[in-house]
Amino acid sequence: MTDSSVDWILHHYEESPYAEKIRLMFGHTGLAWCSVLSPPMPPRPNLDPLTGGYRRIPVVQRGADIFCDTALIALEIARVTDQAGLRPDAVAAERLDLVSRAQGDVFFSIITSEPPLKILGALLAKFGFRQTYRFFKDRSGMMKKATIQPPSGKRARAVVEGFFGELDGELAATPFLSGDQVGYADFAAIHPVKFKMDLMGGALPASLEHLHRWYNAMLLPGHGARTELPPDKAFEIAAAAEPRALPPSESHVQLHQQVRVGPDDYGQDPVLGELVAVTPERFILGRQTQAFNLLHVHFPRQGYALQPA
Ligand SMILES: N[C@@H](CCC(=O)N[C@@H](CS)C(=O)NCC(=O)O)C(=O)O
Repeated sequence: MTDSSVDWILHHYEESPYAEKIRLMFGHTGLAWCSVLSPPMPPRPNLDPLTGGYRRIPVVQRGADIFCDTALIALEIARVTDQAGLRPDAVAAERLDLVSRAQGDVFFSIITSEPPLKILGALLAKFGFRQTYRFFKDRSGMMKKATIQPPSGKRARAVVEGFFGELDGELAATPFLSGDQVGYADFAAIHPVKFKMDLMGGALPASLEHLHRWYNAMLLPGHGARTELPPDKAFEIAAAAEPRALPPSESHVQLHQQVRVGPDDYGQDPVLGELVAVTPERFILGRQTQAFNLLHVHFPRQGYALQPA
């Protein structure tokens, strides 16, 4: 990479809560970034050629290196900004369960806890009729194939209310979930809370004053310096760049073989490529493409399955 103004390209859509986790991380760290907007559901012709078919959002592109999943994107931000607290493995043992629920049951329950007609109204207002219909079809198809079964109805409401109350209790004793400084646990927990506010409007319960204080502090820096980039420009940048040097690899039975890597829970669509490096935290696939030459696609190991092609 030579042009630092396009060093960080976030492929996302505005309504994506997981993308919000990264947008806020950009705001807190002061990293300037470029935004390439994707449709809220596949097909994503502006992104699929880069990832090779990973279907989830967000994705970060740095030249010809493509980073899938917010855990891995956070690792990259932590490394470049020298803020170790942003690494997923910096989360304190007593916060691991909360972080994992925030990004699992709580995230899904934000939607499934609301009456379906209310959700329909919110989506229609944002997307219009055609897009809302396609969106429902897409997401129900995705969840049919998922290996997880999120709670719904009353159970989902209890999950959300319990989570908000738990956050308030924890934040009574500390400015941030990660201590005096904001850290990975805070970004993992804020995005479902903000998702609820964005989707349904309204305010946090007034009685949860510590949650209020933290929520405002988390949102205060905003998203930082964001510049819109047309998808074609992101393609040009990938084509002009070479992937960065690979890290030393562990030995792995599939190393230098064609493999498929994809999420093991939902949106499992795998990406095909040569396994070029395996580290304790990531798989890196080399994808030789006509449009961009060689791309390196990075995946976290946790939550992702690797299979021989
Ligand atoms: N573990 C993933 C989860 C990402 C995720 O679930 N993103 C949602 C959007 S917020 C998604 O991709 N939904 C399906 C889609 O947009 O096609 C991460 O941390 O990046």
